[in-house]
Amino acid sequence: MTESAASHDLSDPSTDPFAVAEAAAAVIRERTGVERHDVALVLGSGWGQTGDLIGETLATIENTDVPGFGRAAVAGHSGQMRSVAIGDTGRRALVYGTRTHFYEGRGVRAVVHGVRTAAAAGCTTIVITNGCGGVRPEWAPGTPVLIRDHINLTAHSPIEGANFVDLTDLYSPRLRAVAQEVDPALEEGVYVQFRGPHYETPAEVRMARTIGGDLVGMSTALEAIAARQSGLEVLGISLVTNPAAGISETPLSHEEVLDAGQAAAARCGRLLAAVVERI
Ligand code: 8IG
Repeated sequence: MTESAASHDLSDPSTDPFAVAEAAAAVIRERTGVERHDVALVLGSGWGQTGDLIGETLATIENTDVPGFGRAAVAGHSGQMRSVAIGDTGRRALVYGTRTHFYEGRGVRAVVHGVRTAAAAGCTTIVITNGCGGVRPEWAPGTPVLIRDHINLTAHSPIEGANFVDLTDLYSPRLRAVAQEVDPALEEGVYVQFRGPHYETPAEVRMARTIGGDLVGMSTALEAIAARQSGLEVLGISLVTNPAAGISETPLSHEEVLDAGQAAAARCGRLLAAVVERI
């Protein structure tokens, strides 16, 4: 392995993950021809097509061409990032079509690399989306929900060393208010990140509800923590794609997740586009 390749290996403990993020941001600058991006978006399950409504795609980059990024591991996710014009504001969005999940086993550094790269690329805001299970029976599949707070049940942190990062108001009250201006019917909930990749048992879903959770998923919390460490303002939006286990009679399927995403695409796309324009 060459010296520069070794230094980009996030699984090597001697690698500085922030240096890899800087290297990734340099490739993004070179490929997009712009010095900085303003807002980053992570498109989770069900959010795949919403990026198109934000504005014109001005550059598409394969994740595999950018230091520290891996291949897409989930059907329905795309292994690319895009530079998108935000309407006609003159600002740019860095749109990630996929994410690395903790359950892939590539380590927490890989999970939050996109977040750190967004900060290195100049972004000051990140919109983190996901598809998730709903704990509240009244939230039917296809309901977008603002994340008000999270409970991290992964037993891991993206922060290394004795850095005691404050997570109060992690999910920006300002940005939640902007989203609710755009869509006054939007409700808020607490997102519980499990490790996955299996879905919860009904007993685990009851536990999530008892400890204050409204949404269950396998992403977002670790990314949001890293975003706070990097100084990014965070907006989190979940799309309830299925009732969590035990909440409805039928077993969970990934098909159901993709279908709910299709059905909700228009509402979610309009919401994201309008919010990003107002950020
Ligand atoms: I999409 O019901 C999606 N992702 N943990 N539970 C968890 N993750 C999910 C679920 C769910 N639905």
